Amino acid sequence: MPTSSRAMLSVLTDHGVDRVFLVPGESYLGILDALHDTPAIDVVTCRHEAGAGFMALTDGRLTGRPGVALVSRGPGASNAAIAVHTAEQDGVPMILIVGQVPRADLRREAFQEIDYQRMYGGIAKWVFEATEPGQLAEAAFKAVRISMSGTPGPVVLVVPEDIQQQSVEQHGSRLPAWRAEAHASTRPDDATLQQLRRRIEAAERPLVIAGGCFERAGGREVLCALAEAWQIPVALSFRRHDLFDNRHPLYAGDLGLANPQAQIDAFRDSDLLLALGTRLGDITSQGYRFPDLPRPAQTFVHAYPDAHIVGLHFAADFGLVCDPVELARALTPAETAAIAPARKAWAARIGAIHQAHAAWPRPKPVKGIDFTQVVRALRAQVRADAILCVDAGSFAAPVYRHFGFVPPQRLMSPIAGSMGYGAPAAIAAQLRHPGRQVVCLVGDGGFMMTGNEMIAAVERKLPILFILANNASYASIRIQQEKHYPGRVSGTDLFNPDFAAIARAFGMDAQCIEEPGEVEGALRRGLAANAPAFIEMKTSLAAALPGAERQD
Ligand SMILES: Cc1ncc(C[n+]2csc(CCOP(=O)(O)OP(=O)(O)O)c2C)c(N)n1
Repeated sequence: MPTSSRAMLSVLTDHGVDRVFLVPGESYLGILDALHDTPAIDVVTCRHEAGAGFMALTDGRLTGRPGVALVSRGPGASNAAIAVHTAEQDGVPMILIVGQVPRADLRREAFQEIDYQRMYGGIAKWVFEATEPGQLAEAAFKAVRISMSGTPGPVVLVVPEDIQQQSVEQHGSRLPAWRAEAHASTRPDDATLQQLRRRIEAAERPLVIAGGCFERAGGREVLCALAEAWQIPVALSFRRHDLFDNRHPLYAGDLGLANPQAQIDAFRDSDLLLALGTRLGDITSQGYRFPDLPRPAQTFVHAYPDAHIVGLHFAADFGLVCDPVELARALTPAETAAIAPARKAWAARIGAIHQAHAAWPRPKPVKGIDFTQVVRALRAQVRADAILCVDAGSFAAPVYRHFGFVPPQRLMSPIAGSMGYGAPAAIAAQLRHPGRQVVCLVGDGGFMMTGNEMIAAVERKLPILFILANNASYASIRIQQEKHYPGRVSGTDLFNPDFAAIARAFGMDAQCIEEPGEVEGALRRGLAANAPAFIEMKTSLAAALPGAERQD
């Protein structure tokens, strides 16, 4: 007879889960024991629950099925909260399994008890606290389904410690088949598709805004085919740079934190806006100012698989609850389409604005290393299959603006802007794609949050290159300080350890670079290492602070 935990795990493996990330706890010894009997699951032991959560989140994003993290009750669950929030904002399927106090102690303020419904209710798609051993398999099944349906996101399964190792009923010799049929693809009806095709044909200045739904296998190809067939420029939603060839003449740029006004004005001038697979959230919509609120000035098509999202902020002329990839496929003509003559000039205008914005700037005459130049040198050296795992911080700005991703290159960065994401994300990415090149970019602030997870790269011999931008500051915040409270530095200076020495103590080859002339060689050595490698770059804070060059 299988135990309740074995039954839960076998539902997960049935749905493709082959790896979990955890920090152990006495509240889930039974599940740990069941993992001992589940060789199909690779157990990655982490050093902090935020790290485990970020790894699960990254695995979920790379596989399209839920990434799984296991944590202990109370303190463990609290540490994991950042990843639950990030999975929600990033729209990534994730399952967090939390051990819980025994049933008899529930809601008695027992040692390390938390009511997870209340704690996670606002950020998880579903929180379920099991009370019977027989519920665990069904709960796992629902967790998979809910995390992946509509807008993907996090679910939390709470398992009291006294229901983890009971025998559970079987039907005959097999477990109940908790297995989902594939989703029927949703596609608008033919009449609507016909109308849309006519609108696209007639539009002089159409623009696609594509979002995360195109991340799935084949999505990028469908998006590219749609754009090319109709010669429509494609803008990408916040931090989704890797969905479309950034060097393609039809690439219109991303909608992020630093779009020039002229670009948004040009986008506003479109006469047909196709928002496909994007939630059109805060940053993508430039603070809910593009397109016009509540009714966009142009014909507005919004397609998303979640009815709650379609037309949520902006009233759509065509609000389509459907699979955006299937819609894009259905809208792509088999042969070259008839295109309004003005469209060529429109595409050229949009493309030119993006190219001017994305062009590499000249190095700033500053003391130390201008991180933009590091990103430029990295761009020249990385492989065509590279996965960049980027933490939150101002050091990342040139990645978003200038790097120029070309699929299959991937950008893994937290849309929620969560610091501490980079190092764990790199571990999960390299584990998932052992043959690809993985580079982690992280600031000195973010590294000190979860850099400890780097030890897994040494343990498992993962050839990740970690690049740390050390400007001795929480510079993102310092930049804002300079803007709002000039000259009044408060709480943003950082006193730092010897990072390269830390990396060496972890067992990695490490370099510390202070001069711009050393950057290219250091990157070359790091990328060629074929083993975990670490480069600390002493970067210039002045280069990040416009107008404050002399303060460094
Ligand atoms: C977990 C978390 N805490 C705080 C913040 C606010 N925050 C955003 S960027 C940043 C500073 C990042 O510093 P660092 O990693 O050194 O990179 P830099 O900006 O200096 O390049 C802070 C504190 C955040 N986004 N996430």
